[in-house]
Amino acid sequence: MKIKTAEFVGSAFNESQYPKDKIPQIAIVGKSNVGKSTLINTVLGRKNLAKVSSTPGKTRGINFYLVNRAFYIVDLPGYGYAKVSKEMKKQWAYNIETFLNTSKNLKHALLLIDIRREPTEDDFMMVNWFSFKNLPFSVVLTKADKVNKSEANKAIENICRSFNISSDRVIVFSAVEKTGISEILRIFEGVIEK
Ligand SMILES: Nc1nc2c(ncn2[C@@H]2O[C@H](COP(=O)(O)OP(=O)(O)OP(=O)(O)O)[C@@H](O)[C@H]2O)c(=O)[nH]1
Ligand SMILES: [Mg+2]
Repeated sequence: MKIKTAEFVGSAFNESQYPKDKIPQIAIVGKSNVGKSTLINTVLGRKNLAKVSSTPGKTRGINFYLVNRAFYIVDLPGYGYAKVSKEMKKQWAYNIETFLNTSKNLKHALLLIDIRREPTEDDFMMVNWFSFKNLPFSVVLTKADKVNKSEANKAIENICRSFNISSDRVIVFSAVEKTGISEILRIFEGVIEK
C-alpha cells in the first residue's frame, strides 16, 4: 500500500465528535508511552502528524487520521499512566470504552506492547474485550531496537502464550530501525479490501 494522503481530521472528547461517515477504522491502543503516536507517524511516513509525547499521557482525546481517503487510523489515549489522578484515569477508561462500544466502523485493532515489558492487566482487559466483541486484532511489540533477536523471540513466545494467539498475529516493530512497517501496512490493506 502506498500512503498518498494522511490528514488529521480532529480529536473527539465525546461521542458526538466521532466521524459520521462509514469509512472503516483501525484503532491503535496500548499503555501510555508505548509508542502509539510514533507508530502512526512512522507507518504513514509523516514526521509530526501525531504528537509524540515527551511527557507520557499526552494523547487525551481520541484522534482521527484519515488515510488515502479510504480508512481512519484512530489513536486512542494511552492507559495505565501512574501519575494521573483517579478521576483522570476513569475519564480515559470511559473515553476508550465509549469509542470501542459505539463505533460501527471499527474493523481491526492494533494492541501495542513494549517488547521489553510484560502485558499489563489493562492489556489483558483489552484482549478480552476484543474477543468478546469479535473484533480482529493484532499485537505490535514496540521499541524492538531495544532488544536483541533472541530477546525478541522470547517476547513473541510470551505474548502468544499470554493471549493464546498464534505468532502470525504478532508484529515486531521499531520506529528507530523502521522494521514492521510493511506488516502493518498489510493489515491496513486487509481492512480496506473487505
Ligand atoms: N527506541 C525507541 N523509542 C521509541 C519507539 N517508538 C516510540 N519511542 C519513544 O517512546 C516515547 C513515547 O512515544 P509516543 O509515540 O509518544 O507514545 P504514545 O503511546 O503515543 O504515548 P501517549 O500518547 O502518551 O499514550 C517517545 O519518547 C518516543 O520517541 C521505538 O520504536 N524505539
Ligand atoms: Mg500518543
